[in-house]
Amino acid sequence: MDERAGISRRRLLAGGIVAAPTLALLHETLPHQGLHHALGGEATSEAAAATAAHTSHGSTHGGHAQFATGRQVDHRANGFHPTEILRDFDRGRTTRLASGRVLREWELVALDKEIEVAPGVHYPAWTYNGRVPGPSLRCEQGERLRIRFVNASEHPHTIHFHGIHPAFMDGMPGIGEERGGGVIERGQSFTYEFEAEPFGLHLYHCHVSPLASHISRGLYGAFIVDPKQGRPEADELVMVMNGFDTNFDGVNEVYAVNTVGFHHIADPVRVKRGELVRIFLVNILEFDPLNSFHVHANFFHYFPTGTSLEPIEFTDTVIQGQGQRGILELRFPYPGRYMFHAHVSEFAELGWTGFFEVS
Ligand SMILES: [Cu+2]
Repeated sequence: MDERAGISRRRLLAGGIVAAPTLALLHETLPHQGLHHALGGEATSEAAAATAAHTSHGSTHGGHAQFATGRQVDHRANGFHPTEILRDFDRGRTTRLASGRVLREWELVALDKEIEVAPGVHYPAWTYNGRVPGPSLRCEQGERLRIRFVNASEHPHTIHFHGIHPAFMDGMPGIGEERGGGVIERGQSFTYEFEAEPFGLHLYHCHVSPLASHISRGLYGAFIVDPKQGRPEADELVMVMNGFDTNFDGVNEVYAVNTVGFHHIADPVRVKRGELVRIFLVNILEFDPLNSFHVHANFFHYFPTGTSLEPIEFTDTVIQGQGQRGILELRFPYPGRYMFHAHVSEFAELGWTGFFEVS
């Protein structure tokens, strides 16, 4: 058994390298009662107490709490920061076509890159533009979109966009090769071009087989098409629910929103009391059929796929299958710290847990 295989999901759940420091951190940031409630079980609570016994309390420097191991994710080495990804929308570069219509252009480069997905847990990712998730591409309904894709990875890839477009622009192996599309081999490039339709929250990802491997390596991102009339002013956040199979056994060891497990425990998502918050929620998790989002002590309106301006549900929990996405809108009426997490408890304990800090 190699060392990587030793980083197993079971060991992590039992309080291994990822869970233990985080549980200790939770113990620092929450009253014990809150911790118990948050983690919901005697076993985890005891594990946390045991770990916390070996931890010095109050060790917060520059707004970043220290993990028990003394480690935290090196965001600079990763080249991206999950907190910045929340509000980082890539609107590309726009020009006017002769018809007067907007042409919006981006360049996406596939790059192989090792990233740290939880403190001390490294993963050989495949990325668009060096980050996971890739850039959150944002445009307006009816625009002409042009995306130049350069494959600088060691493997063949594509970009498959969700939305409405001609077959040869679909980023599908075997379709459009005669026009330079289909699979884009290493060192090659291709330009996807289509209309921004329909408005809503979509996604893009690689579509080369084995599909689960190409997607789970990190080749995905949010693709937002705004309606012509816009949406009400809001504090907008992108949350891409993902996971990492760090020992390649077909089971995820780390779960997160925007890649880094447990990140928003130490660095809560800061929002303002009473202000409209809009969350673009995408589930790109592989190997698990369902994921979910639950927020404590607050309710949100839910717009599935964001393709209607009328919500269908007022709830505190939503379930998404693989590739599903939706828009959440809520206002926090009270200040304080509110947990959000996958209501699949096992995912929550393996990283998919965070806090909103309402001020
Ligand atoms: Cu690929």
